[in-house]
Amino acid sequence: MHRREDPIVTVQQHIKEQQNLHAPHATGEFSWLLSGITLATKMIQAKVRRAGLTDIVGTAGMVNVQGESQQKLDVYANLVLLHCLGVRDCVGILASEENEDAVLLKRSPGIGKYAVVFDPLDGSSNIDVNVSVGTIFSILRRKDPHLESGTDEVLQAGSEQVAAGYVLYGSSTVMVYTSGNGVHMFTLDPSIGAFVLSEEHLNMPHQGQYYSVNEAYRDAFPDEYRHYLQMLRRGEIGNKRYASRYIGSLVSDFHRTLLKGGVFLYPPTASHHHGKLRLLYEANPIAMLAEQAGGAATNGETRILDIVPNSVHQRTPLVVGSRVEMGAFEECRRRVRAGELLASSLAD
Ligand code: P6P
Repeated sequence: MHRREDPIVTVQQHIKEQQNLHAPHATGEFSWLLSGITLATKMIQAKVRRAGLTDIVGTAGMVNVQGESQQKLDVYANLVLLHCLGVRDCVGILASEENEDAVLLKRSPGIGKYAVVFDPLDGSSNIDVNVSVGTIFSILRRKDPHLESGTDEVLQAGSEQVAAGYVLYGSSTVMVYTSGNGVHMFTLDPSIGAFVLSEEHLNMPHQGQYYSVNEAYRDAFPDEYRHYLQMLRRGEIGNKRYASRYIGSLVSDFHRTLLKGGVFLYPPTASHHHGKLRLLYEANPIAMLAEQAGGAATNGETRILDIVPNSVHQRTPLVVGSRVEMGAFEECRRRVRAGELLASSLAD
């Protein structure tokens, strides 16, 4: 991670620099696409910041495709992203947590070469209590933009992502993104209305001091998770005494893990046997960022980015974090599967 001398480097300037270094023949379409995300998230943050002051808090009285009551900000965030990205010709397909089906945009053959998959406002159930929420996005290249677009074009493994990131509406509004050449963080400067580079080439610490999981569900976790959490609590991983931090907002819990290291887990639970988090627009972008920052992400069995999705809203377990904690998880899983760690040795 290093800081620049230049006082102001915007997202667009940074992308141009990255492209000059790594993709000199770039057409500028990607930069134009990302400007759709920066514009939309500036509009969303303006509403989030005023959530308590305008009639924007609370539910919209509707239920989304997930069966969750839609918060009014959810609806607003989704519409803003659909609009800002929909007017960018280079985008051919949009898929959102809030929409059952992908939105197939009318484009001439060969245009609309990107697909954008997003969670417009993750953690929105926390809005009413002023907990940070975030927008998560994943950018894919369509297999063949000359063909009529179809929903299955977004069903690509996370390793196919050309870029991924999130915007966290916290004490400040930060955008974290990667286009495959490191992880870079921008902070929104409200006085000029621009995301300004705050740190580039972020590296996740090799080991952290926090683990992050909803312990209320732990009795239903598979044994490898229960053994692993017991090892974390007992200081048996890297001789470190861990503390627990759980915000209940994926973007916030991951942002802390990215900056401070450690591990975040959402295991299979009694109510979500395949995990609660969504593969395409939560786990995949988070996993790309984690790997680009030197960490790792798994579904408890395999690398998240290797999973080929079957459906847009497919769920997955997620374990994501620093090298040391992730190596310890894999070792713990191996020992449980080999019968070296028995349920009888679980204290609770
Ligand atoms: P639980 C928020 O609703 C969310 O989708 C993620 O942001 C968060 O990590 C998770 O659910 C929290 O779930 O079951 O712990 O409340």
